[in-house]
Amino acid sequence: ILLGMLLGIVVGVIFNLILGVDEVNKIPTTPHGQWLQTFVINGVLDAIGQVFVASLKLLVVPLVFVSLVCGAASLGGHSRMGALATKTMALYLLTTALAIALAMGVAVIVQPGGDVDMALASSFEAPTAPSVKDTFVGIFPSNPIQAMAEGNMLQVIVFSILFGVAIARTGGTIGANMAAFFENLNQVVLKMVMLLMQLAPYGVFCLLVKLFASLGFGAILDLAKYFFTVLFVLMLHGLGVYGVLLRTFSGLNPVIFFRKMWKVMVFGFSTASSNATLPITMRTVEHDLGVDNKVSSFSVPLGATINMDGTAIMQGVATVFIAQAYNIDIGIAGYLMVILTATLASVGTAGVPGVGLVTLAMVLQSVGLPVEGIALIIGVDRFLDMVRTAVNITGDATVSVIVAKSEDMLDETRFHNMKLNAETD
Ligand code: DAS
Repeated sequence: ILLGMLLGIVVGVIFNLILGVDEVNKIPTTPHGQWLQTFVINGVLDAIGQVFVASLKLLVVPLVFVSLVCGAASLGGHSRMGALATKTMALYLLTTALAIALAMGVAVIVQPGGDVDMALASSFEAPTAPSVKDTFVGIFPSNPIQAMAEGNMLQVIVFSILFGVAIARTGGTIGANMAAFFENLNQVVLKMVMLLMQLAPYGVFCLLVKLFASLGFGAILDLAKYFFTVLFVLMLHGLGVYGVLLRTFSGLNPVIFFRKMWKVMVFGFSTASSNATLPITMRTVEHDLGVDNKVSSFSVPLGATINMDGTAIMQGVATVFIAQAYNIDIGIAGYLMVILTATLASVGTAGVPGVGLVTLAMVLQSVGLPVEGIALIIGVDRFLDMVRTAVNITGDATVSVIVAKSEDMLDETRFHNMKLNAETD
């Protein structure tokens, strides 16, 4: 993907020079430039790029539905741990909403997309954001199939949670069979994500050639602003916010926490997958940090599925960046809608590489922003995905420690023992 990105930028900039684009009305002035624009850039490359973006949107509904049914079914089954589950869910949602609010606050100040001027397809008109009452009523599906067909993700999320809890409450063999069925289905859908991510290098290449052929070298600078804004907020949240939450809510020393968690963060960074890191996260949280298995056995897997603060941060900055790039003002209602959908979207995002981009399509759709804006940021997303995954799993571990401490299920001697190492013991 990185190769696809670099090649895409280089070829795109070269095409931009060949095209000899007329600065005023942005059309090629030379005959070979017109040929290049018509048959290559707007032809083959555009087609492949569109197929790739479509494949991201294709996955949104199945991924969110199946992943959430599994998450809700496993949580619902622990109904005897009601207080624990409620506290864990509340903290997960709180940290994610905090993350995205932080991200959008910084993005509105930094204005990363301020000087990108993307021409909108003339057919596009930004729909007016619905009123709060309509939004609330609109969350509850009257027809789940229609909600899925229309990609109405808030309704899909509500239906999925309802369905998952119903499976847990059915219990017995039916409940067990259905839960197992959806666990299997989840594996298949995650495999689909992996398969389609193999398209990514070609998709990224084509999207970036088209992008940089039209935008030229200047776009790299604007992309850099987006890139470093996301990176800054990820660091702020991943180290600052989690450190403060640990100190405030559990009175524990954040330095010890991070010194024990850094290897898990490196694994999360290198795999860009919370799911792949899950076994290491679980073992470190229990073995090194002293969290009782009764807590970690569902808080960590649940976190890997529903707690994606890093992803929400990228989605917050990306939404503001795309709105600015297309000069669309989504208004306060729009920003609140983004916080709601991105928080819920990160709930429905399973922890595999690139899914944050898949649900970003949903967040953009929810506030009427052009989904093709993803092409602007997709090239640098892989690296950001690696960093945000490290933040995602750190959030899971932070909440697990805080919940365990509050339920007196944390072995503090173990937490303070610096000699413990999950990999060697
Ligand atoms: N890579 C995902 C994860 O594993 C997050 C994302 O794609 O945003 O957490």
